[in-house]
Amino acid sequence: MFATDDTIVAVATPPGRGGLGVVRLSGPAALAIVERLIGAGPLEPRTARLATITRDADDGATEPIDQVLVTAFPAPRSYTGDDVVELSAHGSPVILEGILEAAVRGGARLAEPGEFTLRGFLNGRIDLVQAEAVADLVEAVTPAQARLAYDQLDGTLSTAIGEIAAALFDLIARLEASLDFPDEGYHFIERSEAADAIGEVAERVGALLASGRRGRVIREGRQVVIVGRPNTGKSSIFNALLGTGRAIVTDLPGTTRDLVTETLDIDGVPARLIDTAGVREAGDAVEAEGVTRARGALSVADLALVIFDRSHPFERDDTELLAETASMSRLLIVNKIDRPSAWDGDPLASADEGIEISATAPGGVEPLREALATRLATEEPRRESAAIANVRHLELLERAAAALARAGAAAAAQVSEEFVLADLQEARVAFEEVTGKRTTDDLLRRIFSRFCVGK
Ligand SMILES: Nc1nc2c(ncn2[C@@H]2O[C@H](COP(=O)(O)OP(=O)(O)OP(=O)(O)O)[C@@H](O)[C@H]2O)c(=O)[nH]1
Ligand SMILES: [Mg+2]
Repeated sequence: MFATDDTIVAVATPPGRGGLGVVRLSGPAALAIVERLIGAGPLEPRTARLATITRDADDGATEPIDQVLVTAFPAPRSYTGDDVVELSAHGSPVILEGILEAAVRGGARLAEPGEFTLRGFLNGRIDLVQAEAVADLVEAVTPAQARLAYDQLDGTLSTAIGEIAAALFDLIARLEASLDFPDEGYHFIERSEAADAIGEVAERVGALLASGRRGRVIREGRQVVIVGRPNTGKSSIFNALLGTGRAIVTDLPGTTRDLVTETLDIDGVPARLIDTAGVREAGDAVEAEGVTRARGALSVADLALVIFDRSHPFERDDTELLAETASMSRLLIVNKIDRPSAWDGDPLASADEGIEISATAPGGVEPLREALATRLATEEPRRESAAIANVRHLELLERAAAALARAGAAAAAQVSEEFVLADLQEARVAFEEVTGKRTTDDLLRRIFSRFCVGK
């Protein structure tokens, strides 16, 4: 999978029509292939050049495909570290297909998802953390997500990890030297000094981990789960907040059976909005599973939107949901206020105030959107505070933190330095896995399969 000696080609812009479509080639033959397609060369490095791209017609003549802007990025100063050529054509799928085909005929191979970035990593242009940031940047839905991914791509996290790894490396070297000259005992580093140094490294890892919890919220958004009795309008509210018809809405209770999840940008704060099956004593097995999943989503939610239908009498299931969500962060939503009320008094009187909305009236969910924005904004992590957001990084740093804690304890307890060293080495391996100094093909495959083709 990781051959890097051939030339790859892919459309780098999204599928569909647009003003421009970009085709990218990378590899030893990239320049030669493009020079042949445009019948001109040599291409000047990093300078845009207008050219007509042609293909060989069936009768042996050549015919034009499109007028394109060609830019060559010779190795090693390119995205992949190999020779790269970018062709900006008109954004028509037919034209882009034609260029791809001509390039493949000229000797290029269609790129796998993420293969350009993978080559950048394998050629040492970027580390693994930065490669992962490329995917995050492309997928970002909110400005905060994009900013976090940008910082990661820019090397903020790589630098922080590099500094900690260097301190650890130094410590390991001094301990090993002490081991090599046993007669002199801790000649290169005193025991107490070693314990202190380990503590210092552990503290820095701890700070990164703490910022990671905030980072995850930025990256993945808070889980906002919509719950309520069947037919209260959960899916209607979900759709209205998203501005799409994503979830099925009918007047039959029990319409939604599975979890429906979408990412939503609420004033720049991402939220993962989850629509669920109506909670009740379920009729059939499918609905029962739906209710189980709804309860599962609720149990891990950061915020619950509990929906009540005011055009329908308050029921026992409503009361139970009120009690069930009492200890959570929640917003109580009174829906269908465009209809006559079927409530006796105010069944929510003993709880927080209900937000009155109508999911089907134009602009009817705005009070909810505002309440949601206020609630999420008060908990919004400060932008500059997060350096780390990726679950893979967090897990590795947690492993490093645990190993450092053991090493610190061992050093303080005057245990033989071999044991201290073994734990320190484990922490070091974890660091090297974060930045990709140490990787396996499996890991790379998993990371790069997330990418789109052309990245
Ligand atoms: N008049 C009025 N009807 C609404 C409102 N909100 C939803 N409805 C209607 O109520 C019915 C049920 O809406 P859904 O959004 O499917 O309700 P749900 O809570 O997702 O239902 P389940 O998935 O079955 O649990 C539909 O016919 C909607 O058009 C509202 O604010 N006013
Ligand atoms: Mg529904």
